[in-house]
Amino acid sequence: MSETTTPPTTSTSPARAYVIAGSEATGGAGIQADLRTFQALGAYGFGTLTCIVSFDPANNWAHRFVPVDPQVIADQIEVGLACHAPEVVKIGMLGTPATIDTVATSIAAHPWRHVVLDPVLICKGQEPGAALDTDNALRERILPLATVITPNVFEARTLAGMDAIESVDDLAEAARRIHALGPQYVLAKGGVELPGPDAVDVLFDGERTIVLTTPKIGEERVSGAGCTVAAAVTALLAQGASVEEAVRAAKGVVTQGIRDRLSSAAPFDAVHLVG
Ligand code: PXL
Repeated sequence: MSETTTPPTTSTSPARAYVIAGSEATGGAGIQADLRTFQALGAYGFGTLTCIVSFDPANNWAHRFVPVDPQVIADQIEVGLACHAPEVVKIGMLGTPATIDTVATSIAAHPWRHVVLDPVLICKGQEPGAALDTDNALRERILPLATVITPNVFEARTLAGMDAIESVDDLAEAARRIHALGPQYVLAKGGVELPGPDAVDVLFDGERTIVLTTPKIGEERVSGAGCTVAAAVTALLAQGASVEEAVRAAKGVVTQGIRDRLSSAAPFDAVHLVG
């Protein structure tokens, strides 16, 4: 009896979107949100894991944080680059100075078109001294490699060295100060933190300040919003968009994902990209 087989349809064409980030075990944030976003936008996603965050449901959902061994991170980056030769990478949570050293060394040796940095500064499970060392290492070693950085209000305030960000003008000032640290484009996100009826972001490219505004959807933070914005920018850049196009489209993607949010037993909702 002869069997007929269907020939494979080998594809080399989909844009490849790469992420170096941590796992957040509820799936709301971290690499899970990044890879879902890549998929939703039609990019082929792959990733390198830097750390594992497991909230503790028996202790007020506090963060439990475990870093991945630096050599294991270097190995993942090595094989990811060797396999796919990506042109665009998103960097999410790194978590320790040793991780930052490893990632900085590995990515500095590769010719990127874009390095999108979501400067995740704090994990509530870390003790403050360790968190400060990590912030400083991120600023010194990763920021200069980033072409696009996407700080929220807290991150923008910390990186810009400002006491407060309470207006769109403050957000624009923070974006200018962070631009001076190295990245070509700064997307400073007001989110629900900035007072007023709108979710306002500022994109600064060293010359132009573009203000992006959309009505807020509630006043609660939604988990995974920051990850989703940076991941959407990454996927769209991998597909050939300009930074301004990618940022504008990413705001639409995350806004819809916040509207379609997912609730669970956790005390926070998560972004959900439907369809
Ligand atoms: O949303 C920031 C974030 C990013 N990455 C990981 C996280 C979190 C927040 O909890 O755990 C792995």
